[in-house]
Amino acid sequence: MANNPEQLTKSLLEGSVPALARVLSLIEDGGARGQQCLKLLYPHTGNIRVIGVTGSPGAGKSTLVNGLAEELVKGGKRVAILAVDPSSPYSGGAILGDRIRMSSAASDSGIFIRSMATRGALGGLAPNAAESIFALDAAGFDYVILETVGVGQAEVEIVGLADTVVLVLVPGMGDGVQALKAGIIEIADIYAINKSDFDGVEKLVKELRTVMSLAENVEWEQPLVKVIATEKKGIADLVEKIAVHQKWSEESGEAQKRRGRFVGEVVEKRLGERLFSHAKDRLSSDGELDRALQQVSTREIDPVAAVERLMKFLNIN
Ligand SMILES: Nc1nc2c(ncn2[C@@H]2O[C@H](COP(=O)(O)OP(=O)(O)O)[C@@H](O)[C@H]2O)c(=O)[nH]1
Ligand SMILES: [Mg+2]
Repeated sequence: MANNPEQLTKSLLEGSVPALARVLSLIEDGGARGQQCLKLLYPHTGNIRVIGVTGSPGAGKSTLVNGLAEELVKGGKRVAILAVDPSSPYSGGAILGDRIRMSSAASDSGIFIRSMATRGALGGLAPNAAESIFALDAAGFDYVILETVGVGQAEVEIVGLADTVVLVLVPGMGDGVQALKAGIIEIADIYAINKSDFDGVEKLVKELRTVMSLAENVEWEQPLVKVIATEKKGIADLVEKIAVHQKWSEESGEAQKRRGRFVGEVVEKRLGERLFSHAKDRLSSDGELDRALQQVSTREIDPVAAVERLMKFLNIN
């Protein structure tokens, strides 16, 4: 396949799945060609809706996402799945392992699946996930379902980019309390109580109601949806609640606010990276950085003074 951004993005816009996969790789790499793709694709974006699905490992996110995607496809929507989770069973359009078999469903229904590894690079993850969504948007998907593990700041940041966040909780696991501690409960728009075939559903419901009653300035009251992902029970209800949330979000201005945050995330993170590497280059080529580090090592100056001096050198105060 041709590898230059012009041809790749043209093929992507014409509906080529291999071109989309290639563009996503370039975007994930974070290099100049990925940036060029983004530039060319951006005018074709603005329609996709992002559904974030998060929760503890093993909560049943992948199973639920699978069901959710199928339900949306039944409703005539084009759906992509973006799993930001190295342990995710999805790979290259199919699901690996014996837990979930989705490859046939994927190819029949045209659900596009992509896994992204979690990377630790400076701001390296969220902007790439966000930029990937622009590519999916340009490719004409109506929805992207973003699966992230609900632990760690990066994951919370990513799922915070979603138009609607579904928090998957499991009864009998102390999930309610854990989610509260992790701060993830604050970003949930909908609670999906998965594995409702387990004991403890009502206890979890009670916990969640207590948490919700403590919240201040509630504009949107998070619905609780009981699901059994493995049996595809409650999925239609969940899809309906997502639609209700998105309607509310559009009408209340929340949707616009989130889209603003989304582009802010992309632009600010990239800007931050560029500024940092530019500054570091300048400080390095003058030997200024080494000098400062050396002096901090030998205790001639302290780290705070070093930063201040380097900032002054760059003329940024
Ligand atoms: N009993 C029961 N098991 C489920 C349900 N949903 C998922 N599971 C199982 O839970 C395990 C973890 O599911 P998975 O979707 O990989 O969870 P993830 O780590 O959150 O993505 C798998 O063995 C699933 O079959 C459910 O509603 N009921
Ligand atoms: Mg998973």
